[in-house]
Amino acid sequence: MTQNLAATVPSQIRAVSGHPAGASTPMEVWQGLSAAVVDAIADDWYATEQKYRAGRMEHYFSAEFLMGRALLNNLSNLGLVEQARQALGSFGQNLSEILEEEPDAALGNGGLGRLAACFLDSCATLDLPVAGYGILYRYGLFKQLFNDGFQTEHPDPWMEEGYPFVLRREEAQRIVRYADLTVRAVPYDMPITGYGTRNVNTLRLWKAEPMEEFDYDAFNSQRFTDAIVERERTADISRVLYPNDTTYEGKVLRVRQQYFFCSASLQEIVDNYVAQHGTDLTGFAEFNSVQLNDTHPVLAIPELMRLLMDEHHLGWEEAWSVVTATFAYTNHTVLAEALETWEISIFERLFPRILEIVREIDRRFRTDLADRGVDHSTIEYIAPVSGGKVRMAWIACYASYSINGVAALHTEILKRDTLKDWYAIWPERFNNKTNGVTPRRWLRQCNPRLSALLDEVTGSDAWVTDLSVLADYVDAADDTVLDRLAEIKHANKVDFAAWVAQREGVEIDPEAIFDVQIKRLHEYKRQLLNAIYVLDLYFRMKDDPSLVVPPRVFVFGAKAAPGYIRAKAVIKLINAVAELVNNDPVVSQILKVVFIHNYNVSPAEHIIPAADVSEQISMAGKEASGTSNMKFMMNGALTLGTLDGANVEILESVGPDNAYIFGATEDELPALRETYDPRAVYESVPGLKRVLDALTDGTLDDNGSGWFADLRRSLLESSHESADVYYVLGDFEAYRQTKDAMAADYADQRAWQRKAWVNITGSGRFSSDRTIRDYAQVWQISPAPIA
Ligand code: GL7
Repeated sequence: MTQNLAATVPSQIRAVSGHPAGASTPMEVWQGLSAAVVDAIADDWYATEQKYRAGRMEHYFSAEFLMGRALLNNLSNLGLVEQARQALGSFGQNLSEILEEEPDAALGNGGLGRLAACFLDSCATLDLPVAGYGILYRYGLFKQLFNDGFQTEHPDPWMEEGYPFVLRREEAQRIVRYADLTVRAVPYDMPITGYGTRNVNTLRLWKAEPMEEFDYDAFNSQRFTDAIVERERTADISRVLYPNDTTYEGKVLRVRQQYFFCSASLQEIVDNYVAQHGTDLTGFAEFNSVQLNDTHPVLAIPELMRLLMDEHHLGWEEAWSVVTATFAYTNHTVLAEALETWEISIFERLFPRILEIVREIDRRFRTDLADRGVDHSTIEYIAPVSGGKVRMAWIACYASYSINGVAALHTEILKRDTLKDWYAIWPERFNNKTNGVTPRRWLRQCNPRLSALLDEVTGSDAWVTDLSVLADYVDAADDTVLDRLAEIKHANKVDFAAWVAQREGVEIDPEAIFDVQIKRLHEYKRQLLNAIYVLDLYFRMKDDPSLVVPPRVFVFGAKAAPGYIRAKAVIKLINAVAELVNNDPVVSQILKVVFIHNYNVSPAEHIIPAADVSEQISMAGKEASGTSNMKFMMNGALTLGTLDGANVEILESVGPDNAYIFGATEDELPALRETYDPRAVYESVPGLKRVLDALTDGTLDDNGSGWFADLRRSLLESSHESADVYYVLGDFEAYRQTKDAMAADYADQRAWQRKAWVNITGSGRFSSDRTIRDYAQVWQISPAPIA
């Protein structure tokens, strides 16, 4: 594969714009360069498809793929960055500026969707025969703006201007039938390149289209609206990503979406099996396995039963033994509200046959468990159908050959609590797969300065595909390396400060400590705890002007689910605190607060390389894993965190001297809670009263919404059990102490950079390559390189 972008780029741009390359708009240049990349990989992509098709494949089903931008990722994987720079330079365009033209493919909410994207990158890099399947949402996650500090949501039409990295495969369309609607599922394939390999994997995203564009008769009789009703109902299915993180509403459409991509994907997989191996489907699971990314694709289980029985004539037992050898289920959260359940009536309305199959699964499950001597109330609790609801997690647990959590602690909690009845019956199904992130995007691409240093220190770029090699260099950091590390971080902070000034209109000082919390806004993640700290620090400085405080920039980025009022109140609060702090003539010399609006994958790529402190402060037991914690660590930020999710394993990897851990642990919390009185904490911990009172005494303005009073009440209301559910006040003192101490430590730059180095070199096990190698054992697949 010898590529010559100098030759192909100008002609691709001309084809897109109809103008000479030098006279094309930056967007057209982005389009043309992207098309040239697709051109460069087309042969290898085809060869990879052919190769995988014939062997055993893993199919990764996910309602979300938070891909972010594709162009730089592909150029960098293919080793074409310099060629692209020169090709554009020849007609006066600058690659870095062109890259900023690209919209983010934000087809996911947060960690769960981004994890799927990192996994695809690792699978391609490892030459593993894995394909992703999801939905081509016309609108990705909403765009967030602030209006008076309040979040407002706006549509994100990410591919409206054309998107060369998805290719419509008209010939591979399938029909998906609901009781009240029949639609065409048209696949759009996204090429997934790997680093330093020729294999190109595929993410297949389905788009819903009407059987007929419009009703010609209605149109002819001038009933124009009637003519397009069916078209719009169909388009609804792949119109928009549900914006809720961990909880879901809008049920009928949501279920329709889930069935849509499961059915289309399985039809294709079954058809391919028939083409390769003939019409006897009993051997299906020898060649195919399906990973269910959370409960969102669990309808694939009854749908495969349906396909095997109704279309390929297997009996129930035969079909069930195929199905139970096919599926594996990943649980991503212990929050009870995220274990999806659907009213039976939804199934009746959308697909009676699927309901019939689900009921039969339920009937046999009850018999099966009764035969095993399981008591009636347990059976009732974990039955696939009960209380008028279909329980997707229970169907997944019953039908899957593997069930995993996403960090060691999370998997233990699943076994002990969330899925304990399942663990009691089928312990051998349970395993842990600690999450990981791709070092290509999250180190090599987003932090070129640090990457160059790692190349130098290790003598090659082998770390890019085997991050664990860095561990050999943990002691290799002499003073020169540590000074270089400090310079690199500083340079990244200078770049970030310029980006913030331009994007948010706030001036920040690169000499200050950059303390960052970026993730979805959720009470359990406790952005409120961070905000309370900032406000308390502000008051401490006002009280005592001689107090020595290390300069700090507190950076936030977070979207709140549109219906989650309390989360939106926290956003408004942080913006109000920012206003107070940034406009204080004295305090603003030392502290700044920045809320990055519309936080997404590409902003993260600017933020993370510039961070000194990584805030991972969820209430212990609630964050299944977290993945930004890993990205920060890789880029040399130090973790300030609770013993939650993968923080536990990060601590294990770097040792207690190289992370800042505080707060109640998961096993301590139940006992603490019994006597917990947030009001007493509010009265007794110095500073807390002043901060919480500032929410309602006029210091901070919530524009008459009453939201700040509600936040205060949520922490203090001790009349019922709902007071401070996430133990914000309980952990405050420990948090403040640790965070103060951490900031003081920053002054010794050598010591700080040494800790950063230990984090970087200790991040090997948090590469998604390691995670995927672990999954590959479960999936029983091995590399299938085309060259
Ligand atoms: C999540 C978890 O909350 C998060 O801790 C985890 O890292 C991620 C990937 O496994 O999955 N679960 C979940 O429902 N969402 C997550 O981000 C939305």
